[in-house]
Amino acid sequence: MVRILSLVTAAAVVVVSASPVSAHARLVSATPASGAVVSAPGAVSLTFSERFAAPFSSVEVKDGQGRAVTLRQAVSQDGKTLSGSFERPLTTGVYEVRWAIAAADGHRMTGSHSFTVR
Ligand SMILES: [Cu+2]
Repeated sequence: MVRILSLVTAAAVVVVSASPVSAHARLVSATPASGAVVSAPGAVSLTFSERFAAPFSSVEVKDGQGRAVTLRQAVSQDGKTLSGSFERPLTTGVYEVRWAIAAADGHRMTGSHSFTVR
């Protein structure tokens, strides 16, 4: 009986801790991916597990000298992908992607990664 009770308790703990976690948005994929070596990417795109609030979300790309790349930001129809189309083709070098989103549950998230254009 003690064993059954502890199993029930463990299950309850899992359920309680699982619900807030599942509500969290997380980065599912990035293009170009972290560490990728690509040639002439036309855009950067970030797909999240949950919808985010577009007015409070942004992506920026900086070159190796820290200069911001001019891009046009857009959000996909399903509200889960944030993208930035480059106004001009990227020259060779290392670029850093920085993003910030406000998830539907109100949590703000930020992240960054780099890719290389050859
Ligand atoms: Cu959250």
